[in-house]
Amino acid sequence: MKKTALITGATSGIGRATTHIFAKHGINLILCGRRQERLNSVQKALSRETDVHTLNFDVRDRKKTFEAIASLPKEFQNIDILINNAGNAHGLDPIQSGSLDDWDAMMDINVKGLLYVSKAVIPGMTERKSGQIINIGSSAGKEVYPNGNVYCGSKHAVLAITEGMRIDLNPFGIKVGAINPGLVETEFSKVRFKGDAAADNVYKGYKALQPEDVAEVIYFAVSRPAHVNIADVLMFCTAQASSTIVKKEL
Ligand code: NDP
Ligand code: 8X3
Repeated sequence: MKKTALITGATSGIGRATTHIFAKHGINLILCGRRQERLNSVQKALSRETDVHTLNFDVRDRKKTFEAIASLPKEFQNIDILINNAGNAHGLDPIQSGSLDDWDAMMDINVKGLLYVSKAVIPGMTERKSGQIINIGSSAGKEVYPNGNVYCGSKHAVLAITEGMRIDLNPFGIKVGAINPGLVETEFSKVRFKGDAAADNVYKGYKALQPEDVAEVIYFAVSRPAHVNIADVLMFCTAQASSTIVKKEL
């Protein structure tokens, strides 16, 4: 039987690449994001391959998140796979000069948003005693780098929450894991640097991971046999050795 996946942050980067590989393998899709025109264009691109439904909501808005997920038509209500991917960094500043708005955004989206979506989806999984949740963490959730303070904190929280989910959902046979990439060339840096020219240099001088590289690992995790759970993956591009060591071509 065809599975159904709900993917947050499906309008760009890693999330959008994941929608394509899932569609290719016939997984029904619930695409989530705030940019309706992007949701429409991804839906249009995929609807020849699989059944697609879109949900437009901001994961920071607890009420809208629950309303959106409760509004799913019957044929999309049984969510087998949840990909908690929506998130971003906002700013790259030392702790003494960081912006409160940036801190709120990162904690509200990367941590609380992930929790709201999970809270809305998990009851169906526990009731059916099946399901799989993949949280997109980061190498920043394993290693703090200069000026990364709150973003790294939000991704460390994602890892801790992932471990907690895995323990608590284990009696229900629900798989939980985290996939933690290093530098991936997406709109991530445009958001982090708020459109500033600094964003243009982040992926210059080396070959960063591409969103499709991460999507392939996500698909690998969801296509394992029932008894196999990919619990934690750290992946870097070859040029990256750690959060701070990236070999750039001179
Ligand atoms: P993008 O900026 O390309 O995509 C971010 C996605 O998140 C968009 O689809 C955006 O959709 C969605 N999103 C952002 N804020 C909200 C919100 N408030 N409510 C709902 N959706 C939201 O970045 P990436 O693809 O790189 O990022 C995806 C995930 O991967 C993030 O969790 C990020 O932290 C993580 N990551 C990224 C790395 C990188 O180097 N790029 C490395 C490691 C992890 P919309 O704007 O339409 O709402
Ligand atoms: C995104 C990768 O190194 O910018 O999580 O934190 S990094």
